[in-house]
Amino acid sequence: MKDSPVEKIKKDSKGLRGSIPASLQKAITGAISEDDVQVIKFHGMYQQDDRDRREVRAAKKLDRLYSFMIRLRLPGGDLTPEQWIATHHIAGEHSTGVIKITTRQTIQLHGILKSHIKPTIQAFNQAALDSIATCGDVNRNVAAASHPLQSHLQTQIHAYADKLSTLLMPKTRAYYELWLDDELLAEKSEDDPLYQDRYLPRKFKIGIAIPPNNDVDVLTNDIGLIAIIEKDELIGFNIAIGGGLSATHGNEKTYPRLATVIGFCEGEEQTVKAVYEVLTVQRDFGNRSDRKLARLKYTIDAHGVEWFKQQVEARTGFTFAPARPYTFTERHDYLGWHEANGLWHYTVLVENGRVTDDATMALKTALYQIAETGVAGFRFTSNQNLILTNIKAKHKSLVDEMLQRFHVRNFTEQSSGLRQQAMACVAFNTCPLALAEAQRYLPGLITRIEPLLKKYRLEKDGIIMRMTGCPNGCGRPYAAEIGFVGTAYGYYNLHIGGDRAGTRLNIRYREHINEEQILAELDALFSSYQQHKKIAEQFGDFAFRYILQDHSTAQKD
Ligand code: SRM
Ligand code: SF4
Repeated sequence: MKDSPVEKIKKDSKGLRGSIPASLQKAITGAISEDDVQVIKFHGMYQQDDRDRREVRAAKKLDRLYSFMIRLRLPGGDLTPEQWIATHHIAGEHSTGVIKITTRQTIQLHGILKSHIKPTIQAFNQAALDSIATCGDVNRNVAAASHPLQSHLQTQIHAYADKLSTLLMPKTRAYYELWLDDELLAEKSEDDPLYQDRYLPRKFKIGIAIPPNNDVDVLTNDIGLIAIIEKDELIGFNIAIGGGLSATHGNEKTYPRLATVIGFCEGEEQTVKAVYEVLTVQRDFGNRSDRKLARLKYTIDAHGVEWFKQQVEARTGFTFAPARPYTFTERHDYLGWHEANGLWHYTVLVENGRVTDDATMALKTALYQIAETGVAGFRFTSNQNLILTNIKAKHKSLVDEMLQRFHVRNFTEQSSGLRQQAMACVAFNTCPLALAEAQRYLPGLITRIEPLLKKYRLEKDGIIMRMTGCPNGCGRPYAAEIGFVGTAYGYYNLHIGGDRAGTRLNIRYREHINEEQILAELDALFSSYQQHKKIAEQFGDFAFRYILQDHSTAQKD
């Protein structure tokens, strides 16, 4: 079969340089060339336009209002307070000002004009931050279990995110040349033994979890590493492969899939080798003709898990030991104050990851002032929240006073359980693929669901509800107890029956319903839950057992 056009663009890109300098210079448009739109992704940027203004501008015969989104590479999601301050200023100077925490533990800025790209990257570079390989057909930001409470070995495990991120970065110097005015290597494209000249067939994601908390949704990654701790020591990782959530409406060949655990890797050497060779097998056998079927999950399902495992073993030179026992029982962030390893940590609830000042709380101001004290680190979570880390007992009251003054504590701790767990993807107005609203809509929808929670005494129940504006699954709705997937403006498919720990996908239960229908469906579901649940049965398990199995009106994906 013929390769997809993106394959040629990658191959001809001269080590990801493309014609970006010429594209940047073209003052007549805010856009870059079509090919460069693909190439610039590997540098952590997406070309977008303001979808709220498309029609008005088209009526006036104006070009779309183009701008760029930039995503940072932050393995494990850590920033120093100084880096937060720098980010705050960069966001104000070059973007919309909103700092967006993503579902993969990093941050994005939106609305950067073409002429501001280079100054933005240079300013980030001054703060020792980069956006290399956060998009494109390469390994993306590596996510890792976020809270120190999860284990006293959390720092050691977290460090794997850094190691893997560095190991799996493309070798080209293009980023430094193009954006940081490094010495020009011009036409030469450097050797890259891993990515060669066509990179991977598709994006690639790695997550690292520490059971029993699956806060990174580890099984939704192409590779999930599950830390195995015995006798207080990290002995290695179970390795799971082939997770991925995207599906396309109406394309039966596409589907969400949770990763399959294929064995245990002992120690760092085996773990790193195994990860690397999973990438090389995917590089060599992944589908390069149909990008909809190019993710690792399809390569594995096309050839079989056993076949894939044997390919990896042949390349690593060792066979995987049987997977070690582990259990996931939860998937949430530890909101509020918690002490671990003699230090204090405060997890802030950041609704849909949007750091800004609004009517509810002055979050951006609070975080800036806290960063200025220099007493807390900043760490993002895969649930789009933020942990203020490693605060000494003597500084706790200083941070606490600010969190209270700007209403951050109140919002974090007094919100309903549903709001505390909810996530939505970006969708409108920047995402070009959005069919429906998500982050701009979910907070209001939750406000309208809250009376139902009260009616059924579920206000404190941490049901995991997630929404996306299209079936790509950026807010991981298929791994939620209640998932909404946009089908058209104002319409969503309703999925139910995922479990709280993220080990079972949900099932499509209703198609293409609007808000009135959503509220009626939830009313009926919560009522049924209240009447028929077993003791301590969580909503997702109840929906799977009682609604989907016993009263089968659902449509399987
Ligand atoms: Fe995503 C594409 C936003 C996590 C699956 N995703 C996009 C783009 C870049 C749209 C585009 O291609 O032009 C969105 C940009 C919107 C905007 O305006 O910012 C976008 N994805 C996001 C973020 C920001 C959602 C959020 O609100 O946090 C997340 C950024 C993560 C990061 O820091 O790297 C984000 N995307 C995810 C996840 C969840 C995860 O990784 O845990 C998924 C599902 C898991 C998976 O990969 O299978 C996800 N995004 C996709 C897909 C479908 C990929 C596929 O296999 O087909 C696309 C579309 C594509 O790649 O063609 C996509
Ligand atoms: Fe855009 Fe769809 Fe991802 Fe939401 S799920 S950010 S609408 S691509």
